[in-house]
Amino acid sequence: MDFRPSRTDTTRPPAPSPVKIIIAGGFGAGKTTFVGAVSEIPPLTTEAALTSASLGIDDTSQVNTKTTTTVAMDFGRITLLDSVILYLFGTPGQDRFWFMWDELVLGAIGAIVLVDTRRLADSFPAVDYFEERDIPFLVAVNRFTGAKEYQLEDVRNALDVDIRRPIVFCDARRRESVRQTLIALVRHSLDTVATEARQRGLSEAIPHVD
Ligand SMILES: Nc1nc2c(ncn2[C@@H]2O[C@H](COP(=O)(O)OP(=O)(O)O)[C@@H](O)[C@H]2O)c(=O)[nH]1
Ligand SMILES: [Mg+2]
Repeated sequence: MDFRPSRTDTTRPPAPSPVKIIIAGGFGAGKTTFVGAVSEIPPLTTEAALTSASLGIDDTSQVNTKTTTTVAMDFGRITLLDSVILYLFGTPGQDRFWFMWDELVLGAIGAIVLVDTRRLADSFPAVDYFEERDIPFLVAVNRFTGAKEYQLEDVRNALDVDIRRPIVFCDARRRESVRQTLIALVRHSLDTVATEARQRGLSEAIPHVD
């Protein structure tokens, strides 16, 4: 038997690389809309079972209850340039699901923080989270009808986002706008990795003195 690939196999383009991206932002910032606008598969909603031990209201009884809570968590997929498949993971909006973020971000190349300028403070936790962990991210300012128009640099200042992080306008309802935002994040993540590699290469070249 000849297991060598046929001529057509060798000319076939390599399989697309899977890439994980996080979509974050406050409640109502447009995460579900964003993922739904580009996803090639119907966006999913997951169910999380939570066990909560609750104390009884009267002091003679202690009641343990098990509850199932629906967590609106978006998941979608989009193929870019036939060579990269982006898997989009929306963060659960509710504060009580913060504990899930550390699992969710594992393996992600970067994140998009969606911002509604009418409720800027809602995006602080997401910005802080990615900054503290040095995860590449960009800020996407979602334009809501009737909302006051701000300059991007004003939003950057208000959020206190480092100059290295890109900040863009986005319309979460429009496929092309969402695609461009995703491409900007992929570029930023690749740039960040390249810069870090360069810095490591440079620092290794500097003789170490004890
Ligand atoms: N005008 C406008 N409305 C938007 C935009 N993105 C989302 N919306 C609307 O804002 C509401 C909240 O969006 P949703 O995606 O559910 O937010 P989530 O809580 O972050 O998932 C929905 O009614 C959307 O239709 C946008 O870019 N522009
Ligand atoms: Mg949602």
